[in-house]
Amino acid sequence: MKITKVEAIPFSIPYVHPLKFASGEVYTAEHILVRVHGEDGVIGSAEAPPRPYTYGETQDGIKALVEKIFAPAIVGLDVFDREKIHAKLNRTVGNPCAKGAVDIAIWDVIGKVLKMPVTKLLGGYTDHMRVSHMVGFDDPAKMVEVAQSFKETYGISTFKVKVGRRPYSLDVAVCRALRKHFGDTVDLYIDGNRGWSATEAARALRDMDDLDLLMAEELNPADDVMGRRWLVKQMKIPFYADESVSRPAEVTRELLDGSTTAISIKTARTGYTFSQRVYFQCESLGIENYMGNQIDGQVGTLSSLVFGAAYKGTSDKAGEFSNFLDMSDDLLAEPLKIKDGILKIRDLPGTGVVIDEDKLARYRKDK
Ligand code: MUC
Ligand code: MG
Repeated sequence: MKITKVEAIPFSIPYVHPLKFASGEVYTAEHILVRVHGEDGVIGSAEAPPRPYTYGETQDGIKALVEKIFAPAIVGLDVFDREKIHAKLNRTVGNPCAKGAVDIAIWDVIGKVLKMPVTKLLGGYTDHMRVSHMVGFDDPAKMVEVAQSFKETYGISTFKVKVGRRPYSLDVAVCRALRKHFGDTVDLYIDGNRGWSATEAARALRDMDDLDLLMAEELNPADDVMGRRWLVKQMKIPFYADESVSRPAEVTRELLDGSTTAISIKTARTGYTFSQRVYFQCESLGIENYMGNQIDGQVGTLSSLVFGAAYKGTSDKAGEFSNFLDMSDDLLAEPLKIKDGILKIRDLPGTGVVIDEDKLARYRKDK
């Protein structure tokens, strides 16, 4: 099944509740829908969420790269010759989200051609996962209110708390308020998006020692090489690398350096092909991992769930699958529904992504 065309469609959907964190703020989902066309009219779809302040990718940049560099390189190749395709895409070292979306859209085509759900092709471990919700910066009372409403409405009981502000006591106060409000009925962990220094992170963790945090993510920059090792060495809970591990070689480097002890897997940046390699690396080394969220819309969230549910290691923990709830609308024909804290995959060929064409026409920016 040869690739005949690759489209990169920019769309824009406002958020009802903007998300704020140490490295940026999101008010509108300025994403790209990648569509890979195969012979016989099969179309595979995936969402690329650019994170300019993380990887430097933008909506315009992803569109240009996919249409002008990637499409000419892979049109005419067979979707099953995946190593040939990746040899072409991997000439580009950066641009993880552009590559990730092209890869997932190709897997969607493969699943449709084989008439198989992609989650089964990947591993087929389970059909559902527990959901973790990411709570953005606000004052303690507001963040408790948000978490409480997600618990009541969706049954979610795992929360990632965004930290990394200065002074760090602002974030310690939030975590303390959450623990006080919920007691031991919820799991809490934190993500600093590189906002603190190693010293601030160490002091904040010491102040939160009694709060039973599950883990801590990307508290200081990985480029503070010695500071990061110093911090990780003294931690009592796992340190998760996120934006510092955008490809398998970085996973190896960070682990060998003692700069992390666990890995956030995001299909938005490593697609399925390289998320698989990261997952297998983790599995064979005995390294914890979970499914992270790159502030994906519903298309990206479903794609991420398809991967997470495929493996025991990724589906053992709650995955970050709920930030689409902060958006005013989305592109899936049948919206995702989180019930009792659980999200289920769809028993459809491919990834299960079916686009509402009317909504795409309404939100796309190029027509
Ligand atoms: C996260 O886990 O860090 C925020 C920035 C980014 O690249 O992803 C999100 C969530
Ligand atoms: Mg993170």
